[in-house]
Order: sequence, then C-alpha cells, then structure tokens
Amino acid sequence: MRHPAVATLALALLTAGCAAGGPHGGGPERSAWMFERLDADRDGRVTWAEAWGAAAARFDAADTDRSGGLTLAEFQAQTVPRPDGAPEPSARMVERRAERRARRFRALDANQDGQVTLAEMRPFAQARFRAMDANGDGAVTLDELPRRGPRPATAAPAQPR
Ligand SMILES: [Ca+2]
Ligand SMILES: [Ca+2]
Ligand SMILES: [Ca+2]
Repeated sequence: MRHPAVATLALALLTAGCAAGGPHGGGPERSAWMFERLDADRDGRVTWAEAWGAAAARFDAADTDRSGGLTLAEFQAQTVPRPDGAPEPSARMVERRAERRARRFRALDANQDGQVTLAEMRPFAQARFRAMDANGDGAVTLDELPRRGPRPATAAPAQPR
C-alpha cells in the first residue's frame, strides 16, 4: 500500500461509534489529520466516494490472503496510522482497541461466517457517513467531525446546485 494512512477516516467511520465517549488518544487535531488524508482532491470535503474508496483500499490492504473477507485475525492486525511524532499507544490502549475491534467484528459479520466482507461493512460505513454529514450535503467537512465540546450551532446551509 502506498497510502496506508489514507483510509484512516474510513476506519474512524467504522469504529467511531464504539470509540465515542471515552478517551482513546484522539481529539480534534487527530481528526483534522485524518481528514486531510481522506480528502483525496483537497477540496475541504470528504465525499462518500472518497471515504468509501479509502475504506475499500484499507480493506484490500488488510485482506492479506486475498480471500475477499477479513478474518478476525486480519481485522485485528490492521495498523492504525499515527501522525508523525505521536506517542506510541500504551499497552492499555492497544488492549482496549483489540476489544473494540472484536466487538465491531462480531457486529459487522452479518452472516456469522467468521469473515467480514466489504459488502457487510458498507451499510455500517454508510450509516456512519450519513451521521457525520450533519447538514446532509453528501460530504463531510472538518466542522462536521466529532470534537470535544459542543459544536457551534451555526451550520452552513447546503449549497444549491
Ligand atoms: Ca474531497
Ligand atoms: Ca461474513
Ligand atoms: Ca456535510
């Protein structure tokens, strides 16, 4: 993979539901960092195509035996890219991440065959994307990313096209 980091928001799209509400080494700076890597055309908006393209790329990278599905071992083995200079996650963070992933894996494996396919991931990613796209304009912008503290109530109206 030339751009392993690019899929981070996609991972966030899939895991944020579990991670929300607890300290997990994230924060606004990390969100912004992930956002930049997902915004392939650098227009300040992460569209569903960009997010899903990154998710698919990440899936391919994680599917090391090219079976078209991720086993729990492959799911757990996914690395989480970190900004340069970010501290190594503590053993406790790694453990918590593994627990979150195991729960996530069971939730994603709709047909319970021990493999998570892209098709099984898609509805979750789509729901997550829609939830993040607060103003429903089909793209996630930086100000829509989850952050600590209340979000400003002044959401820009969707641009008519
Ligand atoms: Ca974009
Ligand atoms: Ca499955
Ligand atoms: Ca939006």
